Order: sequence, then structure tokens, then C-alpha cells
Amino acid sequence: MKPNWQGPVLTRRQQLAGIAGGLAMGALPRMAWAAEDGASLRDLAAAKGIVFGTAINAGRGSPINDPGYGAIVARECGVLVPENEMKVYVLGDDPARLNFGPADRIAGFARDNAMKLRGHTLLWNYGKYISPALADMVTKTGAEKWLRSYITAVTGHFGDRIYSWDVVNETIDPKTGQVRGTVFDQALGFDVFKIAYETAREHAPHAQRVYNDYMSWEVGNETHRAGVLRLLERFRKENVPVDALGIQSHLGNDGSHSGVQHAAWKRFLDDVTAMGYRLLITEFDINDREMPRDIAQRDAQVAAVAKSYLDMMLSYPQLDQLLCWGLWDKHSWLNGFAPRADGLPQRPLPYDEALRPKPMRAAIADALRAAPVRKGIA
Ligand code: 9MR
Repeated sequence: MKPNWQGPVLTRRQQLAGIAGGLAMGALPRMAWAAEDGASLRDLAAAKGIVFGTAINAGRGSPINDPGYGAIVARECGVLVPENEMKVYVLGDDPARLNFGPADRIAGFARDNAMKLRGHTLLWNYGKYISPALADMVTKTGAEKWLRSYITAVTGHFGDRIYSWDVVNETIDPKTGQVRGTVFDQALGFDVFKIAYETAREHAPHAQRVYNDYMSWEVGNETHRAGVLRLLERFRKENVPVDALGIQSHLGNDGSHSGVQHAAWKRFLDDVTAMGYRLLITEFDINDREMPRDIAQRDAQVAAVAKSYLDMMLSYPQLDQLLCWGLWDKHSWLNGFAPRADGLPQRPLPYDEALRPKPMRAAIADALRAAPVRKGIA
């Protein structure tokens, strides 16, 4: 295992207090702390040909502005993805005048800390996230023209910095298994996918092209999984240049982690990989809404779900990237989007409110230690 030391050793207290030894934020050292189990998730993953990382944001709760969190992200991660800053509602509707400021701050933080960068997402083909102003702009410009110029501008801006793009995100309606029906696919039909992936290939030929979605292993996802499989089959049939399936992995505890559920999920993954797609976990977290109040019990359940899921996922040699949707409970999207009925904060991520590592972190580390070596993208 390569040493992860690149800077001064700070005490835990210094890190948490955010003193960071007088170091300027931005270029954070990857610290070897006299810690728990020694090895960073980044190094445990890299030893297996896997790149480990997280989503971060550029605003509130960003590791860029918070030295305590910054030190953890810099130590644990080999890859970052912006949680929102590369979405059209941040970049803007006019391809000629895009606001790259927040995304560039994240790209700079990744570069300063020698991390890779993923892109999320060029086309979120989901009506809920297409504003009326964007829909107007697309209609006025023409869907094909708008899409081509937008994807050209965004991929061109980041160039080689981004090694993997979520080109299309969440286009399948989980209730029907069909393409959702947006201003884009209503105008272009299936060509919307050809245009998106071909334009990405043309302007970012080096980058992996991913289809990203949230179909999951839980009971109730059958229609969603079937719809995604049909889409992936059609991509192959019509030569749409898609390399990998991004499996978001926003898990919860529906109390049914049964053999049947495992078998159905495995069949899905087997079907996907049989078509030649690679796999990646893009947005891992575990919603604890249905878990007990008691923190020790809850953390143990979250860790158990994480271990069982990751053991299965990492048994696929096609899977070479594992990204959490944040590392810090305090800033998880789930607190806003899926609050617990008892009003307690969610604990869906590897680090708790006080930035202490949780059993979920240990579960991820154990799963990485147990994973077979693969020839990964890293
Ligand atoms: O975590 C993100 C949250 O901060 C945003 O408000 C929301 C809408 O843009 O998107 C969340 O991230 C989503 C991701 O982009 C796609 N998969 C589902 C994620 C959680 O909703």
C-alpha cells in the first residue's frame, strides 16, 4: 500500500478545531492521523483498483471552507463530484453565458489535493428539474441545437479535468419504466440520447460516459430496474456510446434484505454487465428513517446495510468507482428531503455531526479490504 503521508501530522483536536497548522485552505495536506485503523479509504480502495470519493458542494458545509471537513475529504478521497454545481440550474440556461464559478472552485480544490473529478450531470432528463425558463429557452432555440451547444460548452470548459461524466441522469420514470417525457425527449424521441452521448464523445473523447439512475436493490424497484435495462439494451442496439451504469445507491432500510431481494438485484447486475457496461456507485448513502432512535443501534444497522450491499457490489470486477453523497451527516441532503418522523437528524454517511468516523466508515473500509483486486479506471 502506498504511504498516504504528504504533510504534517495534526492531532485529532487540531483537525477538528480546524486549525490545520496554519495551512492555507485549498491545498490541504493528506494527513496520516494516528487514527482508528490507519489506512484512508482512498488507499484501501486504490489497493484494489477502485477509486473512492464523495460529492461536495461549494457553499454551506463545503470542505473548501471548513478546515476540519476539508482535512477529512482530502485524506479519504481520490475523487470528487459536485453535488449541484454542474447542474443546469446553477450553470444557467444560456450556453453562451454559463456560470462556472462554483464548479471551478470544486475543480480547484480537487486539483490542489490531487483528486480526480467526475461530472454530474449534462442532461437531467426529469421535468421536475427543468425550469419553465429553461423549457422556453430550449423550445425557442430548438431542442437539438440547445442540447448540442450546452454539452459542447460544458464539456469544453472542463476538458481533460473530468475523466467520467454522468451524461444523462434519471430519465426513466420508476412508476412506468418508460422515458419520462420532457421538453427534450418530446421534441427528439430516442435521438435525445444519441445527441447527448455523441456530443459528449465528440467534445470529451477521453471521458467515460455514464448513464446514472436510482433504481436500487430494494423491493418496489422492479419496474424501474426493468425500464433501465430496456434503455441500456436500446443504447447497445442503436450504438449509443455509453460506457457504464451509474448506480446511485441511495439506500434505505425497508426491512426486507432477503435472499430474494439479493437474487433479483444480482440478476439485474448480471444483465447489465453481460451487455458490456462497467458499473460505478455514484451517490452512496443510507436513509435511516425507518431505523431506531437509539444512535448505537441505528449506526450499527446503517453499517450492516452498507457492508452487505458493498460486499455484493464490489464482487463485480466491472465496478471500479465508489462515491458517497457526502461524507458528513451534518450536511446530507436527506435531512431536508427525507426527515425522520421523530425529528432527529439523519445519520446516513460515514462521519457524524462532530466529524467522528462512524461504524459506516468501518463497514466501507472492511468491504474494501475484502474486495478482490480489479483492473480499474484509477
Ligand atoms: O443532493 C442534491 C440536493 O442538494 C439538491 O437540492 C437536489 C436537486 O438538485 O439534488 C440532490 O442530488 C441528487 C442528484 O443530483 C441526483 N440523484 C439524486 C440526488 C439526491 O436527490
